[in-house]
Amino acid sequence: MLRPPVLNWASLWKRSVVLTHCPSKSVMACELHAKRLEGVDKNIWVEFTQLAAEYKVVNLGQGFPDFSPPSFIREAFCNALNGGASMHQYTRAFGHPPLVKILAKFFGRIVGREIDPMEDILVTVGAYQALFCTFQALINEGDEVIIVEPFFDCYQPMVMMGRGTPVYIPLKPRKSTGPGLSSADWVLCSEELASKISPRTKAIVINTPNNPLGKVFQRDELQMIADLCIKHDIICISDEVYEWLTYDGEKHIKIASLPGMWERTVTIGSAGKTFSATGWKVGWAMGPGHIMKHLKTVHQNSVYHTATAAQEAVAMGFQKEYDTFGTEESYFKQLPAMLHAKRLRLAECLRSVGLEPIMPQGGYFMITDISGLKVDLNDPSTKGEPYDFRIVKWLIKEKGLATIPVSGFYSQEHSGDFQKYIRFCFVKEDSTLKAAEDILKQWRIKQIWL
Ligand code: IK2
Repeated sequence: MLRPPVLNWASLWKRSVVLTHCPSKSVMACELHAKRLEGVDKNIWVEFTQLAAEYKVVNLGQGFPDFSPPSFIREAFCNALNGGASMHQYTRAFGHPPLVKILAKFFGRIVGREIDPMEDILVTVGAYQALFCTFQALINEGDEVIIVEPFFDCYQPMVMMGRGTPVYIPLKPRKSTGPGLSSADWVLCSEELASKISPRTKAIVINTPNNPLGKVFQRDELQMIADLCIKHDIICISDEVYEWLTYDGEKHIKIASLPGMWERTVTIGSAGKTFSATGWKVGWAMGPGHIMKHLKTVHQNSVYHTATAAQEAVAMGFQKEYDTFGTEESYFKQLPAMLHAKRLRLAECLRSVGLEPIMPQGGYFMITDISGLKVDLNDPSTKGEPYDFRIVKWLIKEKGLATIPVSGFYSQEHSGDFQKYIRFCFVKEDSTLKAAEDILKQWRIKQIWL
């Protein structure tokens, strides 16, 4: 039986707020949630992380390394923890001073301009919170935000919570079958992008290198987007959390470094992805002060700042990378070299069992077409779900292997076209990749592919 809430001050206040808006005058009869939460309650990471933990699987699902961060950054964290009382207390709200200073120096060299550490940078609780601050700060009710698909799933609910309208444009494969498929084959149609722009368009969101596809946007593609942003006075939100992870000679280019773009771009970064320490949750947003001041307003009224010692350690890490930039000692060189080998290994394994991966130019992930799999999907608990969701759940429950369904990175209007792909994360120990190979090969031996 439902009991009325205990009438302490908090519940009395909540009750009075609810009853003001509720003609039936009953808390129980009313929805307590804010309207902005409608349609954003599902989260692919919550769902699949829980499932993977429940079934104790070989985990090529969520994008985190299962190996330790490099020793220099771990030592930096230990030194920070032992570095005196101030490391355990609050620091500057918008970023620990040593961190914003080195980020400004480091990225100033890359974008080829002076970056003001106090005005142009906001340190956040992971890139996730940088994205949240960006959308909350810039999107008004009725604003349209163009999102390039496939997209990191949180962009959509974050735009919706800002009462904005997401407008989607999918990258389309130039060819969809045959050997040698690459993320470079997935392209944005400039005419289609231009057609999505309306007087209400406030921003375009891009992610390069892209999660889940691994596409690294080329200079001409970025220039095309930049030209439209400038022509129509639109902000660009560029999620670059995998910026150091490019393969086969591909180069990551910051759209903010193109002429006329610094003034209108918010660039998002992640120390978690940069130093293989995703649990530290240190990220940042970077851009011109006149935009950043609004993100800071959201930040100061929500989390205020992220952990001081973690920021100090990331500052030390960036100082070391600044000093070794471009040399073999740089982790930003070592990490992609290590991941390149893992990426080839996973691609080889998928091919050996008859799957055709789309070779990523960058990032943590590889997607593959699974329409050739012959699986008897008779799990009633997944009935009615998209095909890739059902396959991934079946793989977890029946084969002990976790991956991620790709249609979760698409809007409802386009997800139907992309249910034939699943995503593998290859940023894993070789032993984990070997365990995944064993599962796939064993399955192949039993000849259950079509
Ligand atoms: N932006 C992108 C493109 C990301 O991929 C992530 C982290 N994603 O990891 C989950 C997965 O895809 O398996 C973020 C932002 C968030 O980064 P952070 O961990 O710094 O908050």
